[in-house]
Amino acid sequence: MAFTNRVFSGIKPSGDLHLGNYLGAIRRFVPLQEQMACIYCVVDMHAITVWQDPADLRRWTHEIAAAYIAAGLDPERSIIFNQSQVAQHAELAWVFNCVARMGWMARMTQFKDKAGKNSENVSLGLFAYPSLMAADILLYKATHVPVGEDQKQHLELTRDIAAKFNNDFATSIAAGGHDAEFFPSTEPMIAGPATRVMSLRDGSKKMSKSEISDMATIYLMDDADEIAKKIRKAKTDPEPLPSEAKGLQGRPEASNLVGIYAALSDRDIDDVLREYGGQGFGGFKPALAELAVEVLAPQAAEMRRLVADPGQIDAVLRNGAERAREIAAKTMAEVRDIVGFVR
Ligand code: AQP
Repeated sequence: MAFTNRVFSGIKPSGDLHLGNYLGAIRRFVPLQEQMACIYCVVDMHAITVWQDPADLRRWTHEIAAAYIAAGLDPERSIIFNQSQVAQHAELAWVFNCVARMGWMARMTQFKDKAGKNSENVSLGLFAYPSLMAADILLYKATHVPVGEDQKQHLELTRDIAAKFNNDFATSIAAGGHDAEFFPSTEPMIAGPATRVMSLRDGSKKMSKSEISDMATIYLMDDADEIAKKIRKAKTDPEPLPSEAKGLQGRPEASNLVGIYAALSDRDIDDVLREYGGQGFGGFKPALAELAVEVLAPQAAEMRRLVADPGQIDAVLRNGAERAREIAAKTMAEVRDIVGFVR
């Protein structure tokens, strides 16, 4: 069956939003509103897989909702809400915990990275994270998920969970009069020049909310001086920029800065290098800083204005949750029947 095209994506309120979240996710959410129905979530239940101070969790939830709106998401058109307001996310995640296999979860590189040598002591929720993520997406039968490169493996797992559910319950799905493909095989949307923004201090590490060094990360609420300073001090190599993308191979820091420039200016990397190829970073970094400030500063100002009125953001989230619940309740009622729960 052809599923109606629908986008779902989310960000977890586990720290201050950064340029990677913006270029890998938020900026790419906005034009999709013109193409299909979109659901954008603040995934607060994912955030608590690692302990969060409750006051911070609330503040970051407001900040993400503010960033969505400041970037151009329209809460009338797109559904914007926080995950914990729609109980069906947890309910479907439980069903998926019983469909997914331990071995699948244990292979997730993000779990291995986050747990490190401490895997006996991390929360059970962190291990089961991809199962909740599959529930987030499939509750809305979303067909498209715009995310950064780091989420690719989790999306493959979402497809595996959908396929196994469709297969395990095939007879019941048919008996209920549903199409055999009850849950869709969701398409990841990972494209463009900055799907993996790297740390400004180490081109081999992803820019991340949990990074300790402030100088490694451009935060969406940074002011113009901070942005310029971080770019000026970003690690680079002594070579001039190449004139074609293939010349960036083996130069992770240069590749990262050019990728950021390309994404912020909606150009491709070769096009940027046609302009800056042959120049050193002494010329390129000020141009990048100017561009970053031009794009980010107005959004930071709008975010500050919005978070100053949390009541207004709460109203947006409540309204979004109501609309999300309508879709979620329908899917969950079907799932309960398919699984055999008496209701
Ligand atoms: N460095 C990045 N480059 C491109 N995209 C990125 N994303 C995150 N970091 C980068 C994308 O942002 C969206 C939201 O991510 P998330 O908050 O759900 O989780 P994350 O990927 O684990 O983000 P962080 O910043 O690294 O958080 P912590 O440190 O708390 O784990 C996703 O689409 C993600 O791909």
